[in-house]
Amino acid sequence: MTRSLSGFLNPISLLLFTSFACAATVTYDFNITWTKANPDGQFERSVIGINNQWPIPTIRVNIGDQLIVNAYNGLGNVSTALHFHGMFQNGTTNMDGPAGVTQCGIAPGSSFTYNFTVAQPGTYWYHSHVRGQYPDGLRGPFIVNDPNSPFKDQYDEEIVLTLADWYHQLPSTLLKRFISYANPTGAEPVPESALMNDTQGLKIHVEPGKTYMFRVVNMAAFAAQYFWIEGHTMQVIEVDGVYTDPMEASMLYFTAAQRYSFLVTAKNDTKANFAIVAHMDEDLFDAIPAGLNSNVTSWLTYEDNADFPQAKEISVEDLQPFDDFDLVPVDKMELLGEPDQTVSLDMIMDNLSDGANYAFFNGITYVRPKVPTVFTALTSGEMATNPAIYGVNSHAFVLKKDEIVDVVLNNLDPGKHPFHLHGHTFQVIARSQDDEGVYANNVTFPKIPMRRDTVLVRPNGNFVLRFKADNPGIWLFHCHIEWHMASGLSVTMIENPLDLQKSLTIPEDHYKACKEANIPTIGNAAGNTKDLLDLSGANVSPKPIPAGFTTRGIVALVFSILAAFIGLAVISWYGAAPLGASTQVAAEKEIAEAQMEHDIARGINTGSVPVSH
Ligand SMILES: *[C@@H]1O[C@H](CO)[C@@H](O)[C@H](O)[C@H]1NC(C)=O
Ligand SMILES: *[C@@H]1O[C@H](CO)[C@@H](O)[C@H](O)[C@H]1NC(C)=O
Ligand SMILES: *[C@@H]1O[C@H](CO)[C@@H](O)[C@H](O)[C@H]1NC(C)=O
Ligand SMILES: *[C@@H]1O[C@H](CO)[C@@H](O)[C@H](O)[C@H]1NC(C)=O
Ligand SMILES: *[C@@H]1O[C@H](CO)[C@@H](O)[C@H](O)[C@H]1NC(C)=O
Ligand SMILES: *[C@@H]1O[C@H](CO)[C@@H](O)[C@H](O)[C@H]1NC(C)=O
Ligand SMILES: *[C@@H]1O[C@H](CO)[C@@H](O)[C@H](O)[C@H]1NC(C)=O
Ligand SMILES: *[C@@H]1O[C@H](CO)[C@@H](O)[C@H](O)[C@H]1NC(C)=O
Ligand SMILES: *[C@@H]1O[C@H](CO)[C@@H](O)[C@H](O)[C@H]1NC(C)=O
Ligand SMILES: [Cu+2]
Repeated sequence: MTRSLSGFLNPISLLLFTSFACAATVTYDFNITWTKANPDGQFERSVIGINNQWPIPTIRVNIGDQLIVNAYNGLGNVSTALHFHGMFQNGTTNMDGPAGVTQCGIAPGSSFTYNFTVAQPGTYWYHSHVRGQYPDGLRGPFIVNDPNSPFKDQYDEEIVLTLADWYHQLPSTLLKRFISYANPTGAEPVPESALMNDTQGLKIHVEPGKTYMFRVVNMAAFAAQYFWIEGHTMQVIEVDGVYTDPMEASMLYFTAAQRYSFLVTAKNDTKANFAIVAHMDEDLFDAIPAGLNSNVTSWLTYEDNADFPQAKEISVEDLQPFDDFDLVPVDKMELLGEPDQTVSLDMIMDNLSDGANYAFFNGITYVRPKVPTVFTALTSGEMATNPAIYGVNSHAFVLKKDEIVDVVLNNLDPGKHPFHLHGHTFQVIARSQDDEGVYANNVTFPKIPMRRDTVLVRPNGNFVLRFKADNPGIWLFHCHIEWHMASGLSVTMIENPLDLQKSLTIPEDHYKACKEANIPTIGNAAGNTKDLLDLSGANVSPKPIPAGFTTRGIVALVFSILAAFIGLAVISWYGAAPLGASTQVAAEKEIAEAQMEHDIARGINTGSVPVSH
């Protein structure tokens, strides 16, 4: 990392200099490569590291800094991309990271520079935004120091701590089984372990009487975690980058992708050590594998020679986390005015005609377009405000400059889901408890709502979010359970595309990355340039199940095709599969995998695979 202080004498730098202590350029050179790791001590696997190291580095900048990440894809066999979770990317939507949305995936052997101004303080993280990839390990903390933090005088030291779930198998393998006719209920892969700071049994040294600011990030693919520190309370002061009035909590709940900062004051006089416990929310798991330990313990360590006690077991009824809805932002931003546009989203899970289970908003499951959405927006002139050109399965909503937008989400599914909006924090103005059904439009909104960038919807419940469309760009709104993202639980917000056409300049290396990956950068979602409303050739989802046909019938059909033509027919079936099995993979491997799936299908027939819901 280099900190350069060049350009100090131009007027803009001087301006920055007065509002921020010192606006520097912070550069990271990342060679993204496969390496090996065994963080739970049970199984060594391939993981994605950076510069041959794993865990990957923490990105640290000061507010106002220009961050440059030179990313080289040294993986050899898969493309990649980096998303900086929670960054507004105001004026730089093309630096946001989701492949197929704001950039092309970086092909093996290609490089790509992320370059943006960090305008927000707080606790963030960065991760791959290529289908199924961040559970491979390509995720790490991203911390923005703020010399003017309202809490700067209230703590002595800062402690960064990550939570994660961990799988022994690669997501590429898990996804093939998850989105398959052999898994028609959509039972998600269950992680093997929980991790804290990518390990277990971490000793965190503290000194009596000192106050620590913990910055905790849940980088999980799937599991939310309950979190507590035995014998200590936490004063919450930041949620997803938003400072809050301090609120005391004895237990926190982190969905995938959420963050909290909180103050913990060490005891004055103690010779004991205290368990720091994270417990994965088992409600999320359709079936709990025998022997699963959903807990991970670290220790607040006062005395190295004292005991490191086992975490005290607590009952399910005592899992009573702090309610983030009650938080009040320090800036006291009031409830935004009445909405100009309401985006209503009803979510369900269902099976399609390939027999696999998908996730839907308003009957549409997300499929990545042929042309990354940002390029469609930039090359479509006045047509950019017509959602149709982005393709049915991008599920685009066009937002007008500075309008107030409500997102009303009705969860018609019995699961919990953490939703994340790119490019914004939102006010959480209504949120139901479990089983309250669809939003009834009779809620009194808080005067000063809580704001964050990732929020949980309860099973068969709802929420309402509000934000101002003051950030031109292309922003995904999606479930942060990586499995659900892969099964299509996403929509695309096209925010003020006409301004974007005037203001956004995409650097040459971003176009080069597209060229190297053979991805077009002009035209509608299908790459058509003459008639932008002609979506023929666009990527679409499999068709719905025809009326009168049961899913089991479809499964039986697919199964018999497999049994009869294991060989070429299998390859073509895979070739026709939605979202494309990798064409880089040798046919032999496909057949081997088909045979494995075939075995799983047989397992279902004999009832030996957990079937849920
Ligand atoms: C990235 O790392 C790989 C593996 O160590 C190495 O072979 C390659 O030369 C590196 N590439 C760059 C651009 O640093
Ligand atoms: C890519 O390479 C890694 C490391 O060798 C391997 O574990 C993984 O299975 C490969 N992935 C694919 C999709 O071939
Ligand atoms: C990063 O972006 C800034 C602002 O557009 C530009 O001045 C600078 O040259 C860029 N740096 C790199 C390394 O691309
Ligand atoms: C946890 O890991 C991060 C970076 O990966 C590191 O900065 C931090 O110090 C670690 N925390 C503890 C308590 O060891
Ligand atoms: C710890 O000691 C300090 C300084 O003597 C005192 O102000 C504080 O109240 C004590 N804290 C506790 C928890 O006893
Ligand atoms: C994990 O923690 C929970 C909550 O304390 C407890 O109920 C459960 O028994 C623990 N599981 C194991 C394997 O220790
Ligand atoms: C199809 O999907 C639903 C909803 O996820 C699931 O409950 C059901 O079991 C599936 N149908 C069959 C026949 O497996
Ligand atoms: C809002 O409407 C729902 C459904 O009609 C009802 O169950 C609930 O009690 C109402 N809540 C309030 C605060 O009026
Ligand atoms: C983006 O920048 C514009 C212009 O400075 C500002 O009005 C707007 O509030 C910013 N939006 C966000 C989300 O930061
Ligand atoms: Cu979800």
